[in-house]
Amino acid sequence: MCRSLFTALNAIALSSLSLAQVTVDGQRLAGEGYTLLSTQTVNTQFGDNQSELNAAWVRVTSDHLYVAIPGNLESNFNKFDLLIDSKAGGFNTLQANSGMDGASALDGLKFDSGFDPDFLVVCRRGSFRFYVDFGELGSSGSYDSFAEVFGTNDFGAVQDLSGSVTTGLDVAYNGLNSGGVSSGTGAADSSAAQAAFQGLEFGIPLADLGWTGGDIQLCAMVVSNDHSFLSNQFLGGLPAGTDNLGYSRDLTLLGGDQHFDVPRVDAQVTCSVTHHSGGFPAKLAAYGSDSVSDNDLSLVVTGLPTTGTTAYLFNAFLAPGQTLSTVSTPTIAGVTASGDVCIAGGTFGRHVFGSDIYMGTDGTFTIDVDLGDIPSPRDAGVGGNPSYLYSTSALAGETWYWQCWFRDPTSGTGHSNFSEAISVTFQ
Ligand SMILES: [Ca+2]
Ligand SMILES: [Ca+2]
Ligand SMILES: [Ca+2]
Repeated sequence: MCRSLFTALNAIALSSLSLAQVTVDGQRLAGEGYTLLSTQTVNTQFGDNQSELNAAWVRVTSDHLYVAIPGNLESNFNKFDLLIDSKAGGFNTLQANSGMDGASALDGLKFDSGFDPDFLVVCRRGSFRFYVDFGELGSSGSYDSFAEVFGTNDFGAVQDLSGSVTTGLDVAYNGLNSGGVSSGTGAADSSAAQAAFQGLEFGIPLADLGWTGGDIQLCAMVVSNDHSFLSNQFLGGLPAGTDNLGYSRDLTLLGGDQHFDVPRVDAQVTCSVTHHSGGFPAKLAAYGSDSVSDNDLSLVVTGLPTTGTTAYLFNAFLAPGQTLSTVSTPTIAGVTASGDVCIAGGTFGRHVFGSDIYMGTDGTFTIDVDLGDIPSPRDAGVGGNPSYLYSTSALAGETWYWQCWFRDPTSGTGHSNFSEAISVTFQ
C-alpha cells in the first residue's frame, strides 16, 4: 500500500517534469534541447540576410535527427543542401542522383577526409513557393520531391512528409532572420552567428537514414539555383577571407573541415565484447547532453540479435571507495553467458518500466533517460529515504555506467550476452 502510494505520488510529480521537445517551426529556441555544433566563420557573399548559414544546432532523440540552421535562403531558387553521413559507405567525392533537383551538377565535389555522405536534403524557395527533396546519394539512389510544401507561402512548417525514401520528414523555414553574419568575405562575428535563431529546421527520422547507432556527420551549404556555383556559406565554415567557391570542387584544399560531427556524449568502458549468434556485437551509445540541467539523454542499443530476443538496460553507480570491475561470463539461471559484465563494483539499476524492455526483432531499442528519475536503488534507505526507493537523480560531477544484457536464444536455451559498456560523466 505504502509503496504503491509512493509510486503513484512519484509518477504525478514526474509527469509534471517535461523533457525538452523540439518543435520544427523554423526557430531554434531555448528549451528545445539543441546543441551548438558548428558556427559560421566567414561572412556571406550570397547576400546578407538573403543567403547565409549562421550556425548548426543539432539534437538526436530516440527516433529523430533534428537540425536547426538559423539563416536565410533567397527566394531565387538558390539551393540549400544538407548532406548527411549516417551509415557505412557513401560518397567522399559527391555523386548525386541526376534527378534530384539537378544536384548532379555538384558531382565531383570532394569533401574532407572522413566525411562520406549518404543522404541529401535539398531546399529551394521562390516567391510563394518552397520545395524540398530528400534522397539517397548515388546515380541510382532513390529520392522524394515535395513541391510547395507550405502551400502558397514560402515560409512555414510541414510535418511528416512521406514518400519512397522518407517516412516522415519535418521541414520548416522562418525567413525573418536579420542578424547573424554580414556581407563580404571577412571573418564572421561568431556571437552574432550564434545568436541568430530563425531559419531552416528539420526533423529527420533516424530510421530513414540507415542509422545503426554510429557517428553522424553533417555538411550544410548554399549553392546556385542550378547547383553549379558554390557560395562561401558552408557549415563547417570556410576560412575567413574565402570568397564564393564558384565552380571549384575540392574542399580538401581549404582550411578546416567543411563538415561537423554530431558527437556522442559517452565514453567507452573497456570491455571484451563478443559476437552473438548473429555474428556481430551489440553496441551502446549515448546522445543528447551530458548536462544534468538539460535532462536530455538517449541511450541507443544497436546490433542485438534479430531472431526475437529480450534485452534489458542496466545502469551502475559507484559510491566513493568502490571500483569498477568486470565479471566474466557470469552464470545466469544455470547457463553461462557468452559475454562479460563490465560495469560491476557498485549498485545496479535496471530500466524495466513499460517500453523500456526490448522484446523484438528490430535489433535496436532506445531509452530516453529521465535524469531526475533513474531507476536505481542507490538512495534506498539513505538519509531518511524509504527502504524501497528505486529512483534517483543524476548529479553534476557524477559518472554513471550502462550496459545491455540480452538473451541470445539461437545460441541455445537460456543463453545470453552483453553489449558494449559506456559511461557518462554529467556536468
Ligand atoms: Ca524549433
Ligand atoms: Ca557514410
Ligand atoms: Ca545577416
